[in-house]
Amino acid sequence: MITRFDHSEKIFAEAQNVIPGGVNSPVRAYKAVGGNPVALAKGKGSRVWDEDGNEYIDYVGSWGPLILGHAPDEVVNAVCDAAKDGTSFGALTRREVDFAELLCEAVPCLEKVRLVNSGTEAVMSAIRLARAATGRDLVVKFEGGYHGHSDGLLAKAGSGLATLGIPGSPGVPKAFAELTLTIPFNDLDALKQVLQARGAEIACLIGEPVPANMGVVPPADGYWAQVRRMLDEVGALLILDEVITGFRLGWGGGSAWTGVKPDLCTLGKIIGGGLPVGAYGGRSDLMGMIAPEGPVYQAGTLSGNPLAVAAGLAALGALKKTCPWEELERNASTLADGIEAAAMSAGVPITINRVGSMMTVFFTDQPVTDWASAAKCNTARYAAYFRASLLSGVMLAPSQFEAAFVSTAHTDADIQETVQKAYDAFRAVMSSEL
Ligand code: HOZ
Repeated sequence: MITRFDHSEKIFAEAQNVIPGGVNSPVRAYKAVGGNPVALAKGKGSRVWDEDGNEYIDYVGSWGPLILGHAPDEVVNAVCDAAKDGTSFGALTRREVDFAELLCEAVPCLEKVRLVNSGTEAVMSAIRLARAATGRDLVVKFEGGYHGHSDGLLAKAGSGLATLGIPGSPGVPKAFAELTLTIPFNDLDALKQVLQARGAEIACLIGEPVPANMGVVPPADGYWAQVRRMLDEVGALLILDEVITGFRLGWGGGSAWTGVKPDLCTLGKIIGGGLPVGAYGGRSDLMGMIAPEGPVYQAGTLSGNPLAVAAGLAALGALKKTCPWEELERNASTLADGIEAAAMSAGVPITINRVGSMMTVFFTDQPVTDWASAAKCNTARYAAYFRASLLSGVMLAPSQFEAAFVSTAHTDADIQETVQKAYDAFRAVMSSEL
């Protein structure tokens, strides 16, 4: 039972004096859902606690990385052990090679991989490489697709930009923005048109196998196979952004899930076991162009950081050993069914999009297949649902256009408790409109 937020309020007030908006990433400020953010103090398993001691069942999971839940023993122990040997070297280490080997073994498209520090960095670097390899400048992305905050990729982006209604960002030179073409997801005609018009100038298309930054939006059957074929016809590369889907949809990630092999892929979140990591990789002829093997420059002092790599090795080791994806599928499907029943009983129209252990409850009775349909959702209802859930002890993403993540730490009891609370949350949505 949630009691008070005094400490959270005080921390947020202080934060606003020294951090823009009081947060280090925009969606965390709760602007889209109202109220002030809860300051978290601790997490273990499926639960987090705020600075006032309130307990929540957590479905944010640090926005995707925590597939094993909070502070799993194997990851915590690996980080502590690694820290005793030194926290950073900026030099070749045994662990990073083991980690790269594990990534290449797991993800079918990875022949070679380079470690970086975030998903944003991974995507930036992959795009530089695609441009160098093709000698072309244009990049195609999806409306509502989010690939980090690098200049060229903020056009019609999802995640925080969608949440806050920002169509692009000041500070991005017009010349950069013009190099990005946006098309609707799941629309092969739109892709055909753009390829017909500018195919010879297009270096690559980048997309998430299952977009999860406009909320979760599954691809239509056979969509990615067609995209792959059409890109091949014009000599453009395919980059699959697996920052969220990597190891979330199975050992081989989203590319294995789609059955389509990209030229390059980007990873982050889960592969760092909750520490800051990114990676990009793919065809070895392309990766051979990266310095020092080739001329395409990309570097980083903390790349392959021993703590992050130790956490990643422990997390991926646990996933490899336990293969939890069927169990995650079962639990997430029980949760989605329960939420659907709760919404129906309160008379709230929703559409749940779920792929494996990631899902979004969209407040609409229409299918959500792209950004245009996601944007039609009733965000005021999502906000009311979010607030009622929070007060009942269920932590959701403070935005309609993000995903809820089920982890291996969520028990049957957690799922049942969440469903029970959803009945009250949907009733609260309706009464907020009376
Ligand atoms: N934009 C990321 C979620 N899709 C990160 C949000 C955050 O960490 O606040």
